[in-house]
Amino acid sequence: MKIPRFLLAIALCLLAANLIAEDTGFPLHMVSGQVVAPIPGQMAIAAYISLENRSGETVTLAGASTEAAGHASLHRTESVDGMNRMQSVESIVIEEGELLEMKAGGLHLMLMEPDFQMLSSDSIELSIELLDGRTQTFQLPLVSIRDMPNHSSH
Ligand SMILES: [Cu+2]
Repeated sequence: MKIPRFLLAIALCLLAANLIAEDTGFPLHMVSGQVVAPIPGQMAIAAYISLENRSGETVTLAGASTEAAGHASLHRTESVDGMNRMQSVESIVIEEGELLEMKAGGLHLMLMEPDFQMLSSDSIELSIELLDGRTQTFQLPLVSIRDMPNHSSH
């Protein structure tokens, strides 16, 4: 069978595009990730993503963004005098070989002004941004708050 040349050219282009999409050069690998689905009226929801650094370099996480919320930022919950308080975190350094684990009661992503329409689907896209400007988009499934380990929204 003879394949027309232009079809072959298209096929090669698609193949090349796929290869590029798989090797983005992004130094962090997502081990797990989830977003806590909002309940009606909720103004902020938490997302948790665990990222492993196997890149051979030190990586600095600087933020996140998603179309499913008006604003996304890094947060940390800390216990001060027996009270849980959240603080926004500018950046987090992840050393080579280190696994950064976000979890309720600790480091998390805070999504303000959630888009209830987008957050009623099974998953959302969330982009992680590094200090050097590199970004990578991850697909995060939505989970019910009842499925979170300690029922905390943060
Ligand atoms: Cu928070």
